[in-house]
Amino acid sequence: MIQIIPTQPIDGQKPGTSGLRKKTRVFRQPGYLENFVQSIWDGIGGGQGKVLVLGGDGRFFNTQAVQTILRMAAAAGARRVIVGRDGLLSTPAASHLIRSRGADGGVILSASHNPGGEDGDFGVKYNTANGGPAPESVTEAIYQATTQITQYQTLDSSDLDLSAPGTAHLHQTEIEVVDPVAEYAALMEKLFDFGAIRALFDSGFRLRFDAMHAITGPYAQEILVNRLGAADGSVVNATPLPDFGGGHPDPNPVWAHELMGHMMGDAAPDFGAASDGDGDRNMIVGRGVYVTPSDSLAVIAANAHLVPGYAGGLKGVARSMPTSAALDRVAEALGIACFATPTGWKYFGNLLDAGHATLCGEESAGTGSDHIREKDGLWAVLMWLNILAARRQSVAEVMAAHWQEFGRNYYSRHDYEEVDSDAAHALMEDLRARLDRLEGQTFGALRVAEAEDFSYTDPVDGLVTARQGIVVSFDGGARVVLRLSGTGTAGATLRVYLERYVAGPEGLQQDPQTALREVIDAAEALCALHARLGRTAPDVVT
Ligand code: VG1
Ligand code: CO
Repeated sequence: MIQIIPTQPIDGQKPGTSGLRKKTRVFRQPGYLENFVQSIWDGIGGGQGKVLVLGGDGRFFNTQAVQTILRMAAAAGARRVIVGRDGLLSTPAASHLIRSRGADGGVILSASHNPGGEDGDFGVKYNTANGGPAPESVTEAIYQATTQITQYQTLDSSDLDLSAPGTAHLHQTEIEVVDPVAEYAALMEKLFDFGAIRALFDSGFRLRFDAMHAITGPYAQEILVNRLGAADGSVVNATPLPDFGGGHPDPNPVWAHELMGHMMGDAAPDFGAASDGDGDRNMIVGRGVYVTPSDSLAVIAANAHLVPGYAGGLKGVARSMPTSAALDRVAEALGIACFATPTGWKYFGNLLDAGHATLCGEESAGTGSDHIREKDGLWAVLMWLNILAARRQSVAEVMAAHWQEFGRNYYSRHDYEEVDSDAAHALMEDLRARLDRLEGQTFGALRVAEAEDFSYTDPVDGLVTARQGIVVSFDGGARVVLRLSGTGTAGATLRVYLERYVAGPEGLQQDPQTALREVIDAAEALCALHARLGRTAPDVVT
């Protein structure tokens, strides 16, 4: 029986960099999730006749939210909903399912790298028929719907059993429960040389994959251990938990410090990797060497031809603007285009759909290709394993050779988390107001060559996205980028991206924080970060 429930707009339901993220407690308020889901249906022209994919990263409230959304999809007249068993799907697996089933779209429940649990964060994102995050035109339509909503529709029905694959009906909607891993694993088998990777493990190569108690555990266990022969126990923290074991499922050296400890220790395995809450990001670590995400992207691009799925070459590559220019150097050598987009995967969709780019990546440890329309953590790990198997070199050797060939873009991101929102916004606005006058001024040891507020014109649809981060470039090519995060749920997070190029052959093995000293000092001199934010040091250094 369809129920029509009167409701009112709720403030602040505006999707950010990647969907709507709020405290779990906020999402659990009566009508909060329902309002947003109804607004998704309203924003996409109604749910009638649609085929949708549904799943989440298993965080607290996932189970309940999936049942709520199933009822609402049925009440909206959806033709079919394909849902992961127990309501689970990694973001990349959901993107693949949308594409492989020709679905109209999908709802993914995740706040990605944000902590989970009753006191943590929850999130909802909508992906379109290409499998990618909804573009701005769609998120804006959804947001507008949240401001005008007067009612939502649901069913008066009990929860469905989602514990085993099979098909059921809810009202007139077919609900298909699928194994969350199977189709994704099959796609990976098509792209990579599983024989070569298996031979690598057979030769004694050791791996440690830290799933951080998030969704990638079951995927990594099936692909790396069951199908590729990595030793039992190679995948750690493999069971998804509603609160991620109290951790912060963000694959960087700070939050994945346990893995970093193993990789920098005497008994380190050959290769380490971690992934985030919803499985779309990755961290790559070799024995004794951390690979920055920007470098990882460049290495993957330079070696993609060694991987069967990319043996035909790359059409082009793309990176988010704050990501280092290491990728640009590879693109230049390959004679292909390199695009710079605003932060967030939604901006890569058009480039991938139009065949302008094959590989994309972000400095935040998201890497992916045109195999789906999301970043893909496990895919990046498999790229690395396939490349290592083909080159028969260690991670450290691959990195040294890469820097010798292309030079090194020293890179680091300093995050000031949960700072006072007004102070952070004022800092950005004051800097914006000074942009025209910065050229020629000196900060610390560096002189400003150029300063701009990044604006992007999509080469496919011509849409312009402005105010995407302040870029201050210095003489000699170093630069600092400042932008405010769009995924946080408390206060503001200021991200300061630092970069400096060293051509080599000398000076390629410095500690990044040392190599970047002048840039770090220039950033502080430029906007008095510490005084204005009331902090003495960043919370996270990647
Ligand atoms: C962060 C990252 C961005 C990434 C986004 C979503 O956004 O910087 O590169 O695309 O998270 O990733 P922000 O606005 O906080 O800087 V995920 O893995 O949270 O879906
Ligand atoms: Co994520």
